[in-house]
Amino acid sequence: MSSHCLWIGTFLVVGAANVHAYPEDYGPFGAGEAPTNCCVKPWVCVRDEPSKWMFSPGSNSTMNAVSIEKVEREEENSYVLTITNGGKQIFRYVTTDVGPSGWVLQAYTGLINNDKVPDYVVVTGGTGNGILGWHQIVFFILSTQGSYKAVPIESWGANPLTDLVDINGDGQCEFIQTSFIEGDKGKDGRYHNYWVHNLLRFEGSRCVSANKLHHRFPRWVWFMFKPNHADTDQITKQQRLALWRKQGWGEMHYPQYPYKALADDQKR
Ligand SMILES: [Ca+2]
Repeated sequence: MSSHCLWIGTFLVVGAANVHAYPEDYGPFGAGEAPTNCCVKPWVCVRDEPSKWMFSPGSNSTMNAVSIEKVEREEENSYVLTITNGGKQIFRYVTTDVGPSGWVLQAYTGLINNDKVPDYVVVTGGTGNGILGWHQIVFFILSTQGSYKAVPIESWGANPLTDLVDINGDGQCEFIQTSFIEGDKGKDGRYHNYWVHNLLRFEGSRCVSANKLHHRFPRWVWFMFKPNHADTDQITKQQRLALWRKQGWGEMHYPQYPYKALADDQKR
């Protein structure tokens, strides 16, 4: 938690009821089964103002930093994200997509794509009450061809320390991405909701499916108000495919998410 901005404490207190209503233990792995070889290290929040945040490797230096600043506009706020390396700005990115409150939760660095140049991760979101408090946007800022490119991807309950792992021990990082899908009628005749976990990886700034690297992916976990990690048998593979195609709103917002390519995986 040391990497989080101070105001997050307020968020967590408010969110405590949500934690109770929406226990987060729906991961693809049960206790003791999850891979532990994490690919990223958290940075410390060194500046925390209503419209400015800064993260760095330690509290005493800002020579290396990820900064986010809110720019107020008449119509819509935008956020300017900059990365400083050795005192020099190496990346600047403008987005409106940090949620209505602009909650910047965490920043991390590590080797995420398939080169040896450090990449960055910024997690924002928690854009609503109840289950929407789990909705987050993960900004991957990936080294590519001597520069960086930002790749925003939606994920629910994102935690880079457990979601960015080298799952098969080949030295490259994978990302466990979580979607929330409202199901249709299950074999018990009732309607259920599912947490859907897909495994992704990055080639340069391209996000691709890595589901074939591990037998647990993709995994549809029934949201049943108690911890659950099982792949559901409530719905058929054909239902999964149809539900996957139906929930495609994210395609518009997150064009770099391989939404269409993942459709075939849901039949596995
Ligand atoms: Ca890299």
